[in-house]
Amino acid sequence: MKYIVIFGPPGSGKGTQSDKIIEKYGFSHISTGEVLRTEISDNTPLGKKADTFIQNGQLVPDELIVDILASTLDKTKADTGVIFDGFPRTTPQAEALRTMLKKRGGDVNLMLSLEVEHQELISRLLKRGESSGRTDDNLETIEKRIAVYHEQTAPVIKFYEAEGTYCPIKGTGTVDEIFERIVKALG
Ligand code: B4P
Repeated sequence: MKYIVIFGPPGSGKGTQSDKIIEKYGFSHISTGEVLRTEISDNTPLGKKADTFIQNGQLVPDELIVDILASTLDKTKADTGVIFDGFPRTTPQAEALRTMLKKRGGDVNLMLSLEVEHQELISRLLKRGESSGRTDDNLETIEKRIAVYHEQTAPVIKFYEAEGTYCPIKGTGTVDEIFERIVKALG
């Protein structure tokens, strides 16, 4: 069983590349962003709490998201592997994931870190905002999300560097070019 983390700033293509990985390798997919958006559209108590953070470009607090991740992982059927998309986003989340996987006799095998420069992130997300209907895809919130990434999420790289599983991937070019780099990294 392989456990893969796909990591990167907002708009770096985590969701886009996850779809391609799933298609080729048959991995199960856990996207915390998608889980939260479903909770919000179902108007659950958790969704109501999460909505305020997401609309403000902030991360949902660790204690909420770690519980969601744990119950999602319990419900996920996995034969060959699991891809974690958008989780972990803080060092405490990375520690919690290590503990969860240890209980299953596993660990993160590879952390694919998509590298994309600031201006490209903004233009991708503004473009997505034209059709996504997402309340966090507007310039003010996008800038905030990128700043939060640098403050709270980028330190996760150090965690996986220390674990020996950090793998930077150039995240610009066509979707297929980036995917080829990922396939090479996955061996
Ligand atoms: P997410 O849903 O994870 O979303 P994301 O970071 O915005 O996007 P992603 O990197 O997946 O980009 P995509 O492939 O769509 O998070 C949303 C929010 O939920 C967070 O801000 C946070 O508040 C909350 N949240 C989620 N997880 C959390 C956690 N663990 N802890 C706390 N809070 C959490 O690509 C973006 C666009 O670029 C798309 O339109 C795509 O078509 C385009 N694109 C992709 N690849 C391209 C390429 N090569 N060239 C040109 N365009 C490309």
